[in-house]
Formats: sequence, C-alpha cells, structure tokens
Amino acid sequence: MPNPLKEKLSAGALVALMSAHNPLSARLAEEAGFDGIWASGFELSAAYGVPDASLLSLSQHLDMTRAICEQVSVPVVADIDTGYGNAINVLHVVGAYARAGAAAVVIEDKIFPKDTSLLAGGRQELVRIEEFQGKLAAAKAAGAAHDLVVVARTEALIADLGQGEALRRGAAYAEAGADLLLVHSKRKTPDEIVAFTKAWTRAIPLVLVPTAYPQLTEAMIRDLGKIAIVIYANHAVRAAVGAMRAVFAQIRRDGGIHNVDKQIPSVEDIFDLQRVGAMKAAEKKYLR
Ligand code: SPV
Ligand code: MG
Repeated sequence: MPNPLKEKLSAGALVALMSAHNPLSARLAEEAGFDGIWASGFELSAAYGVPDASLLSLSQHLDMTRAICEQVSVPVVADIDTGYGNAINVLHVVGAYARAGAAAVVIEDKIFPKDTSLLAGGRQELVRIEEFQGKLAAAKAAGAAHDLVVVARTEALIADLGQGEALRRGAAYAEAGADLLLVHSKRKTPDEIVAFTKAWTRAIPLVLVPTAYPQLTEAMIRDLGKIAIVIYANHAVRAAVGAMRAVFAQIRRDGGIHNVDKQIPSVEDIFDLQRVGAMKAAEKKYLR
C-alpha cells in the first residue's frame, strides 16, 4: 500500500499536522481539515498526567498510536522520542509502529531517558552523531517493508549548541538516510529557525514545530521554502484543558449544569464522533 504521507509530500504543498492524544482528538483534527496527525509524546504524557520524560511505556504509547491510526484516514506521524534506547531498541520498536499503521516516525537525538524540549532548565543532552546515524539506519531498515517515512529530529538548538552543530547534525542525519529533518527551537521569535532554514543546503526537506514562536504563519513558512511539514504539537491538549477548565468552573459557579448545557457540544454530537450511525446501519444489516 502506498504511504499516504509520501503522497502528500510529493504533491509539494505544505503539510500541516495537528497533535492528538487519543482517537477522539485525532478525529477532530481530521474533521478540521488537517493533513495528518501528530501522535505527540508530550500530549500523551499529559493525558496520563505525567511529565514528557520517557516515563510512558512502549506499550502505552504504541497502543494509543495504533488506536489513533485505526480511527482516522489521514496519515499519522508517531513521535517516538529517542526510540526507547539504542539502535537495537529502535530496530525493535519502529517495525511495531509501522505495523500499527503509522505513516512516519520522528526520532530525536537526545539521550534516553529524555526531558521535554520546551521546559526551562530541562536536561538536554544529545547522543553522539555516529550513534544517532546508527539509530536512523536501524529505523530505515525496520520501516522499509512499510515504506515508512523516517524523520530525524535534532535538538541541537534546544540544547543551545548553536546553528553550526545543528547543521552538522542535520547533514549527518541526511547522509544516514533520514527522509526529512525536524529542527526544533525554543526561541520566542522565529529568527533562529529562519536563519537555520536559509543555511540548510541538503536535499531533504525540513519539519518545523512553531510552538515557541507562534508568529510564524503557514504563509511565512511557504515563503521560506525547504519546509515540507509544520507540526502544531500541543494544541489539542491545550484546547481541551482550556475548554474543560472553563466549563467545570461555570458548573461550580452556577451550582448546576443548566447554563452550560446549551453552550457545549450536545450528546448527539458525541454520538456522531463515535460513529454511532455506522453501528446502527450495521445492526440493520447483521443483527438477525
Ligand atoms: C511533542 O509534541 O511531543 C513534541 C514537541 O515532541 S515538543 O513538546 O515541543 O518537544
Ligand atoms: Mg515529543
């Protein structure tokens, strides 16, 4: 089966991914018209109420990614963090994500266990370049049967190692066979990423995560060129937290649900998101 993300990438338009932490949030992202889903490690960790620091097990992460893949028809990009260990762990886990239905995996060059990228004062240590090249080669080999897209992610800018190190790592990862390079930045303006993009001369396209520099719009990203994918990495969980907080507070304030009832999605809306209609049609056909 052709890889649906590769098809979108070869069409040449900027691919916009929205984060998800479960199939319901993924379905809402698909409904909104995003090109694909970012099965975010940060969101999934937050959904379990734990820091994004390699605390979730492989099976917790893989099961949710598989559940997401089963419920949307747009491609799913799995955030597999550091790949759960060394190149042998990568070899073992990447095939599992491909079989679960992921169109791509993103692997980052931090040491395992990692710390989340945007946390002020977080632990941001990187593995040796050669070691990470081995992990990428292992990911390519493990995903080959499924034509899996392998995205190398460098955290050199996050670790304050500078543009030279980020470019050196990006080039080495392209040589190791990565299909795209995700370069992450924690700067509050796009300057660092814009400078990196201008300096990037390798053939593989870039992936950006503009969480810290939200001023960078899709129109600006298109103008920069060289960027194939933009990831809105945590907007599902942040939207959910904001909406739940507001509704819960109002119910406490009002002493009941009489006011919020008309302001929030109806139960029928949720039935639709659960595809109850399809189940009813199947009942007519198969329940005898
Ligand atoms: C995620 O969404 O899990 C990411 C992006 O990897 S970040 O949290 O900014 O590292
Ligand atoms: Mg992550």
